Amino acid sequence: METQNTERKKRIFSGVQPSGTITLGNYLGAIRNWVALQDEYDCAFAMMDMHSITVRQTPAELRKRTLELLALYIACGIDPEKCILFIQSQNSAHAELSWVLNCFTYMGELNRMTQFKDKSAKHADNINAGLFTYPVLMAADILLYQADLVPVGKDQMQHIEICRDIAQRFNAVYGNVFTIPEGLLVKSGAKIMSLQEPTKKMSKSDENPKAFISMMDDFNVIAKKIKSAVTDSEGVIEYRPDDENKAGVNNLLSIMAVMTDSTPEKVAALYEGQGYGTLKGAVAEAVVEGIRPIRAEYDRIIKDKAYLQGIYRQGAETAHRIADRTLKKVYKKVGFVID
Ligand code: AQP
Repeated sequence: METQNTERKKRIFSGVQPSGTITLGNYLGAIRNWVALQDEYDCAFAMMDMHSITVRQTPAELRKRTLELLALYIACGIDPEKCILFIQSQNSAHAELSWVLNCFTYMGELNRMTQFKDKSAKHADNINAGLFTYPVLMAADILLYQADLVPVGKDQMQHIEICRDIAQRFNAVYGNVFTIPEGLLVKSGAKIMSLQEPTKKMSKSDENPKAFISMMDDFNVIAKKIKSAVTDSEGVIEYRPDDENKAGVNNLLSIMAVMTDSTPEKVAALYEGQGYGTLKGAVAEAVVEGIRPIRAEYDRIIKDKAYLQGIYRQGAETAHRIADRTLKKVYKKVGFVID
């Protein structure tokens, strides 16, 4: 049942794109943190398949990965009894609000988005309008649910800012239609870096599979990837977040810190004077042991297609009901005939 307005719990919205197998970055920067929030907040978490098609996808794979992502959310500890879990494309309100918000967003603002610049450089043969207006769809995702907080990794903070700007602009014209959301950044793990180019973030669509750890990788593959992570020639275990030359070591220390509920500084102190090989071995073990129970749970859940279908269908129904209320209000405000 939804809570009453007087004592409404704050609402959280977030999601991950099923654009590849989920990485350790997605897990540590996003999903893992949602688990801790689900008791305190009204949470809605989506599989963001509409965002995924800004980059070419194989249809059958996208469908499969969307369900795998749902199973992974649950395996990571997201409770479908407490949270709304749904597939973005199953709620047409996202596309509808996105269109309206497009008319309240400036080209100049979108031009400044780092993700657009990065992705258009990476996919130079397919710089489509969807890639450009991605932040507008993301704003619609958030604003439809009147979300107060949006837990994201550091890379998405710029999109939260533009979402706030669009909402404030709309509210300034039409009154208090949208809740102005705030980004919620985790203290550690907010930006896990590529294992091969540690000045770049770890990304599930990286062409080099050695650069990322997939939550679905075999455990020995995970260990191998960590052991071949790029470091530096200095051979000193120290956490120096502002030193680009230490980016590889900083990343390993950060990963170890999140996996062991510590801080990178404390981990560095623990391994001081030891070789990179020792540190890598310890990180590999911590990551594998952290992922092991999730994988066991995932393997069990993914087999139960009826269970998963029940969850996303129920989720779509609830998501639709909440989002429709916002959409109707918006349509009325901008002058559409709604009855
Ligand atoms: N490397 C990362 N470290 C910490 N958090 C991260 N996130 C992504 N990468 C890291 C967070 O995961 C959530 C879901 O991200 P997404 O799938 O919507 O898109 P993304 O940010 O573009 O992630 P990827 O892995 O880089 O996907 P592709 O390769 O498809 O573009 C977000 O909260 C994000 O901050």
